[in-house]
Amino acid sequence: MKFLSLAAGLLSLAHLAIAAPVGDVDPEVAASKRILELQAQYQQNIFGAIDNRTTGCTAQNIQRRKEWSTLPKPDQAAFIAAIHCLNTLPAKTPPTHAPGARFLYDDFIVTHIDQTPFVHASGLFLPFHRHLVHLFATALRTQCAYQGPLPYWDWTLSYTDPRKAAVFDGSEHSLSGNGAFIPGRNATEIALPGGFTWSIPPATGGGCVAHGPFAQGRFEVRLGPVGYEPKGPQGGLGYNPRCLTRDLSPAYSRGTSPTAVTKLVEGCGDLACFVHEMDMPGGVPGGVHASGHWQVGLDALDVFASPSDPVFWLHHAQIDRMWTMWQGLGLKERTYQVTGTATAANDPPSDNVTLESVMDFGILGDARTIRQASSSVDGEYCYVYE
Ligand SMILES: [Cu+2]
Repeated sequence: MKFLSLAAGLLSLAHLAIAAPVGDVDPEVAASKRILELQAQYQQNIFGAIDNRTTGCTAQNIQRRKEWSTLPKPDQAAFIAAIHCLNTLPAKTPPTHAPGARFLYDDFIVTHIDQTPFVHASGLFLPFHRHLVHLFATALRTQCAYQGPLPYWDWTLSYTDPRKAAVFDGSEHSLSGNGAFIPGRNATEIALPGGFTWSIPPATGGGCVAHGPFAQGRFEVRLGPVGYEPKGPQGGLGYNPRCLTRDLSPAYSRGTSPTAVTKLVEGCGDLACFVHEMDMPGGVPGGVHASGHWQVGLDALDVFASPSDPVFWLHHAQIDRMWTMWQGLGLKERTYQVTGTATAANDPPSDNVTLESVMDFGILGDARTIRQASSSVDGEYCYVYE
């Protein structure tokens, strides 16, 4: 007995000795590992919920959304081609509403501009953007024959410097790289929901995107700006053709670190906490949503017209991945939670949202309730993040 307990004591000492260096492990490395564990748990729960289904969303027909760097090269090329395709098909938006909308891609920006006062910093933020990304994915498939998985941009992989992200490597298999560096620029004052302005200092670029599929001469931005000066004509809905601009920022990318994600996904027990942590951690604008936009810069800074930069769709798929993972870690209690009101920063004041609150998608399609946009596998959606 004595020997055994001594041996057990030695064993636990040995265990301590092995465990000790854990305290020295970079918390970001540990958090990256933890995110993969949480994702595996979420996937297990989702498949547990749909495994015995024979109709609707099943384990056989579920769509798998993939990180850009794990998308096969032919799918990357096809995804890029499909975005160019949306920029050649005619817009459905009437010119009386948005004279600058020329192509189908612009219809998505118009809806986003029109709905911005309701769907940011509000209870509609997550469900609205989930459905908007779904509508975009559907258009890529049905209008432009894209067959591959919808990609997301996992910004935790390049949180030390977004210039290292595969999605921005500037190659033909990227969404283009940085904007050309313009020295001596002023900060960009951006309008945030609720009447705030926020100053974004210049970073590593600032000019036209110079390389890759969305470089100057190969891609055109037409609508906006709305959220910063100089604003585009007719409230940003007029015709304002120009290049896509970026200003990749290794300062703001710190806001999308692995520890920021574990704090959000693992640290929040209810949706109110989750949304607060995502948008206004500590009561200050920031969080992974804003940090994703701010580390890309310029066109992506515009709260209204940011879908002008194609990376918007990959960023918002990643934001949706955060929500989907959080929901999937407690499917029963979390899927149909709501929080907040139906106006940005509750300005002007509006009632709290309910599952029956309605979201408007303009020319893109029929309205949806929050309930309809709440589950990634129970209603019209059927996808899992991997
Ligand atoms: Cu948005």
